[in-house]
Amino acid sequence: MATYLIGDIHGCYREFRALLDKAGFDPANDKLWSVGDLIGRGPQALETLEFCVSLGDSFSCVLGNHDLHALAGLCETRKYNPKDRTEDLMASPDKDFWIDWLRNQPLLLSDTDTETVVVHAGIYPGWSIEQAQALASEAENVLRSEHFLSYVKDMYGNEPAIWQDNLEGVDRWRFIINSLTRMRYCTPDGRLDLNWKEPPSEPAPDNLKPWFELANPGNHTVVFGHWASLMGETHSPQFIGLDTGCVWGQKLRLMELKSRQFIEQPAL
Ligand SMILES: [Mn+2]
Repeated sequence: MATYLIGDIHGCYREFRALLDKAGFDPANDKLWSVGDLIGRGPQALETLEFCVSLGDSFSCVLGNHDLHALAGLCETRKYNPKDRTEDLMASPDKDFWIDWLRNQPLLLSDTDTETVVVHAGIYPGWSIEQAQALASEAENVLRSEHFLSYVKDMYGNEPAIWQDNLEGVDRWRFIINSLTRMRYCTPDGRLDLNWKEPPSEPAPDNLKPWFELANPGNHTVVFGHWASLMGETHSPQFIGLDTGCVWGQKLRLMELKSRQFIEQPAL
């Protein structure tokens, strides 16, 4: 039995299936964990989601920002953006099923044996892994609750930019969502900057650092997606980036959890 972690699929269904075949993935024996952004920007949103659901308990994922865009689109709290290329999902007769499926996915996955934590964007530098786990489950409980729609309505916004333990309500929830699903850069004093999106090779303004240069994961390894322009380069074995830009014509990356070996499929 192997556990495979896969980078941002973004509806690149053909590459997704080709990569699983290349790895010899067997849903009867193996597990597949996704770092999120299953859909959005790529061509086959509905096929990708349907295949993930067909894998049953062998499949797990964390929510990415594009998965949350789809949830907000299905809930009609966000105007459809044709760039998302999720029109097949938006037009699906099973909208309610997909709303419930999306809002029941976690924001963080952990494997205790290998001390690995999986999130879409990153772990906020002001949090320990234990705190991130607790806050992720708090935000997951909001999405799973009957009040989810009022939160999804207020999901968008870059404030608050700094975490405080006494944040409440939608501000608290939005900060947790923003850091787990949208973060790239922070300042050393803990301010999230959600506007600067260049790779670390570009000189960043305002003393911004990639979150993983500031984070405090203890003994844990953090596996994440979201930041395609990194092409997986973090300069630290403790932070493993799996988004290698398949939807932008690069490649889709898979990692076997225990051996940390990569298997890749170029964009077709
Ligand atoms: Mn992505």
